[in-house]
Amino acid sequence: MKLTIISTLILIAFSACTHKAGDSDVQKPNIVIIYGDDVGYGDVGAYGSELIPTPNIDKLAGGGLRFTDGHCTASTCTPSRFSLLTGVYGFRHNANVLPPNAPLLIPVDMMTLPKMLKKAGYETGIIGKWHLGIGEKGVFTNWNGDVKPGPIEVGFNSSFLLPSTNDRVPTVYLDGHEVVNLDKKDSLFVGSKKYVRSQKNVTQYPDGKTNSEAMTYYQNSHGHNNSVTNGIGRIGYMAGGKSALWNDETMTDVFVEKTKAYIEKNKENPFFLYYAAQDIHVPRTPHPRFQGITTLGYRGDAMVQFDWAVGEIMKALEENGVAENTIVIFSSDNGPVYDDGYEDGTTFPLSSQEVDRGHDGSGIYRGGKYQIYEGGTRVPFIVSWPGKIKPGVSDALVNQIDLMGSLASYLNVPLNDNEGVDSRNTMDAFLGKRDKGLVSMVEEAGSGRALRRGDWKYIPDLGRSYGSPKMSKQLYNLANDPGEQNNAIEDNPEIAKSMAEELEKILNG
Ligand code: NG6
Ligand code: CA
Repeated sequence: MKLTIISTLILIAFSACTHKAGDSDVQKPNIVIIYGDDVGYGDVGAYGSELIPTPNIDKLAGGGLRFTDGHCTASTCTPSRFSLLTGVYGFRHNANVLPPNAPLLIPVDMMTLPKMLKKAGYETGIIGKWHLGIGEKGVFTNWNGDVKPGPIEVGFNSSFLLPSTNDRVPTVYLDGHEVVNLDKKDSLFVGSKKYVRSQKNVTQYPDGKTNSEAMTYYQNSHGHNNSVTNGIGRIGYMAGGKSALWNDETMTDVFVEKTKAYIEKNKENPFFLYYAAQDIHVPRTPHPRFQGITTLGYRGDAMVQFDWAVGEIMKALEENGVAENTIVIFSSDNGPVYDDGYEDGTTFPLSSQEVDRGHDGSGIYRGGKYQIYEGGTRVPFIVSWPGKIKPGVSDALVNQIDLMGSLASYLNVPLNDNEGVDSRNTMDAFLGKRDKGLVSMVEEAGSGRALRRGDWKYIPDLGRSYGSPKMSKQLYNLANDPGEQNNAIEDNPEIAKSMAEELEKILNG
């Protein structure tokens, strides 16, 4: 009996010590964020997808906590990524989908998730899609020298990037500050058509508008007809850098190889890895070994490829002996979209086509990418930490924007009042210790913003948004109307009024 009391006391003392501020013994799990691109709630088996097999993500969900009401901040990429990495809503910094030659959006003096983790002693790395701009404001970035500022300047120790998106130039990888495999005799230029075309003695790529026959991989369905590289029309203009062009079909393999090397190299440190997949954003170009696996064309096949990558990352964590002490967070930057600019066999537009060949990428939720409805931001959200998080399902309302505040609090890294201003501490919800999450939060879609408060969703008057008609005020009770079909505003004017006021306060806060 006495022994048990003593050992219990020792245990309490020990666990207190492992969770204490600034203590060198503080337990620092590795943190891996696996971020999909345009992966919808219903694109994952564990979330109900029947036509896309995702055994590896399902296994992760089975061994961790699967959130049913987990969100990115916006229904497009740049603002969601901005919020994930800064803990600040995108609308506070005019974060909208960035063009190919955009300068760095995150101010270099701003607190970020990787900077915060560095303070806690973490090694920090990003592999994959960036889409938060690179270079100084007001000048064309020099892609032939040190390409910066970018992820390194905002807190990552190492970075291997798809700099913008896979449908935007430049179609080259960036390793740290350097373009990979660049031949200095064929310098790389990115910018306006005039600027790029005026460069002499460098490779000029076909213009999709006047050379549609050059688009041999896919024809464009809308946009995507500027520079054509690898038979695919892209957004934006580039010249030169021919030796540096990536191969679209091996991109996932390349990112996975880099990830394996990163984990192996950093297995002795606490590390943070932000793995930002290009899958399943357009142009969908799964490796030939994945082509034709699903009945949904390359969109479904790209999802199978992404699932394979998740399996490889999990394997690498195990093989390096760090799986037990690694928090893996799986999510996406916005909801699903089918035809997003290329003739890849998917349907268009999403606003009127919820289903593509029997598959609903947003599950029971309405809409998807670009939209203010739940399908825009309610995405797969899985948190796994073997031995620490009890496997299960959580209906807590959680948001990626809160990872920074939650992890800072868990690791006892103090944040100043002006840092991560929108990031709350919901760590207990992420760890499954609490089944309640946020009381309220904003959902963003382009210039539109809605408010979630519990099961209520309030959407103010919005201008016409991509593919959707101009909308007037709406209120939905998701508890009995998860598909946002019955506008309940007339019967609940008080709720709408108080939510409108709260939304205004946050927007102006
Ligand atoms: C849109 C593109 C779309 C995609 C999106 C950004 C056209 C017609 N559409 O402007 O294809 O690139 O921007 O996607 O060009 S995101 O996931 O990075 O936000
Ligand atoms: Ca996206």
